[in-house]
Amino acid sequence: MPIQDRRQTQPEGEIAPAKPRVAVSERGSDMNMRFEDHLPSVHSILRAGNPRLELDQHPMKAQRLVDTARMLVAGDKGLLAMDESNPTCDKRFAKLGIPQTVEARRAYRELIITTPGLGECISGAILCDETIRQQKKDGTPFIKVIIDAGIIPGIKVDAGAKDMAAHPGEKITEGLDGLRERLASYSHMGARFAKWRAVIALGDGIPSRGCIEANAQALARYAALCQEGGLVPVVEPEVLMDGEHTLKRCCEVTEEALRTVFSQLYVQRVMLGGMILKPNMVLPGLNCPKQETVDEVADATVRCLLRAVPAAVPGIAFLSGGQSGELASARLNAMNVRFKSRLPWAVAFSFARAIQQPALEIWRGEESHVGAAQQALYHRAKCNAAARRGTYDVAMDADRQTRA
Ligand code: 5MM
Repeated sequence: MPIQDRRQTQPEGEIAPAKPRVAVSERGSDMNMRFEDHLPSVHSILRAGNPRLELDQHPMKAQRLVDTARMLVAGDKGLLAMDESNPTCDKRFAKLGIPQTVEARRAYRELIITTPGLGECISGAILCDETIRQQKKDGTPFIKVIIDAGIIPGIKVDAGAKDMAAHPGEKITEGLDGLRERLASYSHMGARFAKWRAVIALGDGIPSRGCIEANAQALARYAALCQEGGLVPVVEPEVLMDGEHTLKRCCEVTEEALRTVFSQLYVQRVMLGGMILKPNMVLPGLNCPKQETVDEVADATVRCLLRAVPAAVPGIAFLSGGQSGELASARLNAMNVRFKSRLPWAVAFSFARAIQQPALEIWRGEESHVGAAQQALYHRAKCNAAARRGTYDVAMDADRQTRA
């Protein structure tokens, strides 16, 4: 049967579309209709959100997406986010007196990807547009160095969070225009997954429904384009830590944001088995007087995710959001110690600052500090791999500080 014809029939293994018992014109007035007559037919629901309608036509592509997504969260590895935009990277360099130049950013990224043993703990590295095009000092393309280290290259494809019209204090992430073409060119360069971050701020009267819905829809449209182009989408709705809000409030907003994102992913026919979710942990605001314990944060985070994240998602890779490296590891560890055997998805990491910060502070732009900085980076990556196994202990950090 030609592929197009299959779309009009029942996809294999699905329930048959309900046939209306009487034609609409024969139903008479609404008064005589049964309740179920008002519901959309099973077939129209499948057409609305079932990614199999699209991906059935490309089983190899679908399988590759699933395989890549699973590889990104396999074993005890996680993602390294090294996709800071130039302004963010420059801001972090400026604080440490590092020159804010293309060459300094290149040298720093070379330091990261040539860290000995990095591939033992890191499954995927998220790059930004500048970095994916760069080479080592000896001319070897970064992409080759990353692949040779056993790490899957990924790319940040959003164009940043911009002020949202009519929504003071809120942001909408841009970057959908021309995305299909950009994804094709990154895929050609060797990227196998992509990342898009939406930002949800908490405060007086925010977040608004408008902000949550607009960002969720953009994330879903990005994710659908990624899968069409053969890249695994990393879907990152970040509820920020800034503010005085309580852990309970963060939990409510995170749940609402995630439910909205998954509803939009369904509508946009994103195959959940071929994506990774990159959420925030459920935390009290940085200025909240009550700061819950590591175990309380782990419990609140897992409870929230269980309510909002479908089991078909292969993995959750947390962002660190400004937590210290030690706290991020401890909280990730507690989630795996307390819940790992009972969770439908892998619970991993996709940290930037919580892996990079100590290394950056040691490096400070000095060639002679590269070795020490790489050891610090490797150490944090190892701590997070341990946290995935549930074997991280603060002593790992204390021992290292004593030795340093
Ligand atoms: C939330 O930021 C992401 C995770 O980093 P942390 O673990 O430090 O929170 C990170 O991937 C972020 O999206 C990138 O660094 C890009 O940020 P900008 O704002 O520079 O595009």
